Amino acid sequence: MRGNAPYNPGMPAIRLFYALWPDPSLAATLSGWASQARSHVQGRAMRTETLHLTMAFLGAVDREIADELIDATPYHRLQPGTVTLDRYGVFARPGILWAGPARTPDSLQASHDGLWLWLSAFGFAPPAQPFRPHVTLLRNIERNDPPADAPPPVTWRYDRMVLVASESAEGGSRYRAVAGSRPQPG
Ligand code: 2AM
Repeated sequence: MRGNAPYNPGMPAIRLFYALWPDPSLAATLSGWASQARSHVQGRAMRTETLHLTMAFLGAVDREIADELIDATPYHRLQPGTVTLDRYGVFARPGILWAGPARTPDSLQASHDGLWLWLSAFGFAPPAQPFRPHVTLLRNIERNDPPADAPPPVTWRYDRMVLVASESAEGGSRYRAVAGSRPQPG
């Protein structure tokens, strides 16, 4: 199984992940969540246009496989659904503060599992850890207790997923959408 794909010196690898991308209005709301939390835990806010919810992190993928994924992704059908972000949380070790659902909706879990099943045809194995849907808002936080009170819950209606290339850039990562899935018809 490929998991995180092996390094192949003949073919430059590309760092890829699948994510739900909020529309600008939801991204602006989440940016407000970041500002509110920052007064409590400090840290560095993610730029509004980079906010997302990762569905599958693939790591460094050989260019040949990346091209296969880019070609195939428009044929992957995502079942549209909703997820309500209603709480802050912290991943202490990487020092991240995030927004997420108190409980993972079954439909989102099923889409995550379905995506990994689809990815298995390309040789990828799902991660051992359970799916923890979250939108990273702040990095390098200075306190590990998230604010107890989150802003009013926000319901995210999603119907597509993007395949994103993550490239190192000055001041962090730069994200580039390289393909998008189609919504599953009604
Ligand atoms: P994070 O925001 O919790 O760090 C691009 O880096 C995206 O992939 C981010 O959403 C990041 O999650 C996620 N990511 C990075 N490394 C990962 C890993 N080893 N496992 C799962 N997701 C990862």
